[in-house]
Amino acid sequence: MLSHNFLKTLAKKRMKNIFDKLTEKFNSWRKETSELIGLAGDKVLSQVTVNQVYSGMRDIRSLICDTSRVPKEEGLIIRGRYLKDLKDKTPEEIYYLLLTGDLPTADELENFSAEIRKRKNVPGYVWDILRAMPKDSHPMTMLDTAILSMQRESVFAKEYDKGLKKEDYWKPTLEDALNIVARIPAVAAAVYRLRFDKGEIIEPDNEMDNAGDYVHMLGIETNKKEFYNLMKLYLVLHCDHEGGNVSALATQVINSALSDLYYSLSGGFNGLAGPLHGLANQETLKWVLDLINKFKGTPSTEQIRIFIKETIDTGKVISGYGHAVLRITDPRFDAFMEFGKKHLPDDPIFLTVVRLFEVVPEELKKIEKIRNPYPNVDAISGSLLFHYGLKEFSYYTVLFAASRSLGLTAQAVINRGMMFPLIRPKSVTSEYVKRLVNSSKN
Ligand code: AMX
Repeated sequence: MLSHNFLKTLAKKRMKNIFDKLTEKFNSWRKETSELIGLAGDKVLSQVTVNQVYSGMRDIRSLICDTSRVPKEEGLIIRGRYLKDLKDKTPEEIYYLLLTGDLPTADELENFSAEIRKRKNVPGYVWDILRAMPKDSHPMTMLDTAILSMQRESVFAKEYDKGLKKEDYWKPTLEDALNIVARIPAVAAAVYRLRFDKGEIIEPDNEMDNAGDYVHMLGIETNKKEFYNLMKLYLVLHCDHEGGNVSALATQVINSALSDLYYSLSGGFNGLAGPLHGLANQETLKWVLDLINKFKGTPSTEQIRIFIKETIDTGKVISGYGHAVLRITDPRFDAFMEFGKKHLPDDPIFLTVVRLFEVVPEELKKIEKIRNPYPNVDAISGSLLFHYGLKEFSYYTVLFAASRSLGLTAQAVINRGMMFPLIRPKSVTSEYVKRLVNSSKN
């Protein structure tokens, strides 16, 4: 009689790995898409007004992104699933979901996690490069430089050079994606330790999952179990936000030129490093600490109002509030709020964030041009990280990037698998718009 273990091993061997799974998926998605284009190719998704062309292309429907969507009244929905149903998952489960559209079975997850675990080793030259960077480099500059420096590892670049069929582009792209996602926690943790003089880099532990290993490699003395749960939640909540945000769009535009993922992801991360995008979490905490310092403790409602006015009067935005798409409180903010209320209800910085939530929307509503006065994810995440000892807020965008690497690389693999072409929209000159105005006058 065959042993239980032998049968299990046999089943695992037969079990589809991520490459087999995506081969099947792409076969069916490509067929479905070509049928869709046949049926709806000439249907209009959006009309483009002059106003939109001068307003950052807001709301122009001109991209396909199946990993997630962000309805303005609901917030992030990953592959058709709401965050409330995903917030207890691990980053590995979410990555599998982003890539394939399915949550993994227990066996698929074990196989996929092992696939990531075996790719954790970061080439030694990356540490030399990070050590050689100026001491005051921004942590995001260090992360981007580290990713870009690994471009020579790209499997896609090598295979493309040898000659590769278009339908197979996604396979070495997936190799790159898995390598990058596996290595990012080690690189990001090293950026933290080197940039903030925390001692030697801590080696990855091949037995740990990505969130656990990240916590381990940061090496912060804290309540490790709660910090692990926060890290898991953080990596899940920031993983993707449809296709039109700055980092996603930048990554996919670069990817469409068949630049490999090291080039395209570092390009996207450069966009994430902007204060209107991922840097907002650093800016928010800095603003909250300035507020607490100014009023020597948890500020009153009136003091918050004064501080908001002062900030706006200097020409700055209130970081963590507003959104290009959302018109509600970000559900990612709600998920962090739930975590904060459960684990750190008396933390003074968290309490200030809670009070801000009661005051800022009311104040921003008074400014007519602001379309969304409600908080986004960046209004709260920093206060939780601060509580667990991650106090260097210029580092926060690196964590955001570590999470967003899941969505950005998944989108890139899918775009390659779907054989989407070079992204190349058309620009017009101001002269062109003037002529349009003149012709409508006649
Ligand atoms: N504080 C002050 N002014 C704000 C504001 C805020 N929180 N949100 C919007 N405004 C201003 C805009 O700067 C713009 O002013 P302008 O016409 O003089 O340039 C006007 O209100 C209209 O903006 P909008 O249509 O409501 O938003 P948008 O799509 O142009 O910009 C965003 C969206 C996020 C850049 C903006 O709300 C903002 O700057 N928020 C603060 C920064 C932030 O939290 N960014 C993180 C976003 C989420 C993320 O990517 N992580």
